[in-house]
Amino acid sequence: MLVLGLDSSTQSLTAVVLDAGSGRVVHQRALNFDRDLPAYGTRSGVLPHADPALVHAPPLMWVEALDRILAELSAAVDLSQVAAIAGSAQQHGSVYLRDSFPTALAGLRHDAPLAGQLAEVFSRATAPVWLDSSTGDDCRAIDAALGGPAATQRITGSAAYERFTGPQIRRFARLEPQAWAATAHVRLVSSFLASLLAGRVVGTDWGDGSGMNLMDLGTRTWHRSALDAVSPDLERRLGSPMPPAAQLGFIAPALARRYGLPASCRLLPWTGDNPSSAIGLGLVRDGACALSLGTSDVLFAVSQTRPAMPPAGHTFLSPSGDHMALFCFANGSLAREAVKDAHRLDWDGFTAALGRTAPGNAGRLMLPWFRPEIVPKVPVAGVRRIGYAAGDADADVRAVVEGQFLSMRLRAEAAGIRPVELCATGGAAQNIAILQIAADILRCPVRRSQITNTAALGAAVRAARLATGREWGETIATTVLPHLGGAVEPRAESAATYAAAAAAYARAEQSALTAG
Ligand code: XUL
Repeated sequence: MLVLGLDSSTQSLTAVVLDAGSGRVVHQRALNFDRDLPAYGTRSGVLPHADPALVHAPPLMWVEALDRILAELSAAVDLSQVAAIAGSAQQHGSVYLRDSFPTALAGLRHDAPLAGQLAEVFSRATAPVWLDSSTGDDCRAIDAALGGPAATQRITGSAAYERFTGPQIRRFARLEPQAWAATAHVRLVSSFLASLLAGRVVGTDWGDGSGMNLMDLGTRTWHRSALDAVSPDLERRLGSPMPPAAQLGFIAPALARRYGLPASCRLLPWTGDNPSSAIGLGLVRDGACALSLGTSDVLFAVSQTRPAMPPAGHTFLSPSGDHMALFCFANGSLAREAVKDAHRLDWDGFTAALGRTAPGNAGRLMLPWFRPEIVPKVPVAGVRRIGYAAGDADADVRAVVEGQFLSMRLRAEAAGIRPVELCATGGAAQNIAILQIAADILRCPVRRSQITNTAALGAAVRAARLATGREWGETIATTVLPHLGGAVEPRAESAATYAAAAAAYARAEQSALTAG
């Protein structure tokens, strides 16, 4: 019996097929949006725009990617054995749909590409994604309506953040009232893609719903004042939040036929990529922590009770029903890539440069704000280099990586998160030199999964749990633990250097933020 996990991230769509009983990975594949779907004109998965605050992607591209990967999978794997499918997607992004969407889904034909059949369902051709930072005014309005940022955080799990869906919807409704009036449904990237598989419009799971500034984290229902602060008549456009284990029924018959899936293939709600990674890394224990080094760098910790978070942090919900304390840094892989490209290096050259410099970088520091940063809030991009010049490639390479983890260390300390061990995922987690710096700065062993995309794995694990009826513990033991590699240990000799570097970084950050 097989299960399928899908993850639609910023830059790619990944599929992982597992044997549900043994946990063996039967097949993995990924489509890169820029490379494999060039007609949509994306760069790093998003549409280039003169204003760096406006970051959108074409939702039709995600439809075509899903259609393509399922067709490719059906040629590579016997999909008639797939008992269940779950998925995840980049968090916060929103898709705006006309009232024709349900009819178009119900009428999907098996013998034609999905993109052509769904091209007319969008009331907004592009979807704002998590890198968008254009909604400052809307954040202030939502915070004001709920009693200030601390009240918004207490109610929804986060103060109003630019990329969160509530502020994004508010901006659209305000600036494009006609298109808003033509919008009958708003879905997250996750619930949009889940709707395609189900052949009907499905609701949003609690995990991804906690990234909207609209859901009451305690009751897991929409919060009336938050809805009203965004737009009157929003609720009917959202559908209801649903538990991550809710069963969505079976795959749409036309899609079963199109890809050779069985009509009995069951579906789970899709969730956010970070909650899904929590499962793909096996984090169902209180206090377990992870580091995701993808387009964004994310530090998160799972807890049974609600964590006390500082203002810059978020509390989301994980598919296991736990809470997730989370910090998201926008300058993740795009910042590392910017340094790599500026010095005309490949990744081997980048790693070699790390080898030529010592922990602490002889006091040279970088505030790595290549694009507007989320934590700390930096509205306008601007890299700061302290103690060296941009032309020094070796110093620059170490400074970007150390700067990222020093910033993370400061937030972890502020939230009282002191990891005993970190599970790492994402592209950069494949680089041992980067993991060594993470272990040294964050002061704990770092283990990584041999499955690069643990969000897709987490989706497959959820599907395996549904298909086998096993409990979390047994499911994780069979499907996750076998993929975790050995740990990179922190080195005692760099502890004092990094304590000093963390203090220096905090001072540099403070002075940059004060200077504006
Ligand atoms: C989390 C966040 C990012 C995206 C990336 O709050 O915005 O990590 O989920 O896909």
